[in-house]
Amino acid sequence: HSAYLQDNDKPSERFGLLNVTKITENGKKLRKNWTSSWTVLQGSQLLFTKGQGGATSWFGGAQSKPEITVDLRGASAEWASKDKSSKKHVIEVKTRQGTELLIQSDNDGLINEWYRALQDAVSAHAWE
Ligand code: I3S
Repeated sequence: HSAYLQDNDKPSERFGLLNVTKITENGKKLRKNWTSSWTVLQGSQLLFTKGQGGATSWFGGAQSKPEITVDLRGASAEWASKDKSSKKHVIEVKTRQGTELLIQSDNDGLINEWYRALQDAVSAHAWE
């Protein structure tokens, strides 16, 4: 299946293992809970599954379902300010529905690619 191949020339279709925590849901503040999560960007959708199966547990497979689906239409993605986290390379995603997520990787190059991809996705679907 072609979807299993990472296509770096198509930044709006991307997947990989990232550290993720929700910090707000429907406008309500949540306690942080950083988890390693298999993350897929697919058009206007950002999907997460728990990363325990590593690269093999992509939810194109039978049993793995996304645990979080984030609608990027009307969302924003920006580098998080220092007060949001002590970690390096943190992206803050805010949805129109009032959910805020932090996405992080220690890998500089990787997180920069994600940043670019998320920015592209957000601007492509801003007015939907
Ligand atoms: O923003 P906070 O509350 O300082 O976030 C840290 C906490 O969530 C902490 O967990 P507990 O306070 O529940 O034990 C986490 O272990 C840290 O990773 C959180 O901070 P960073 O700066 O890593 O996002």
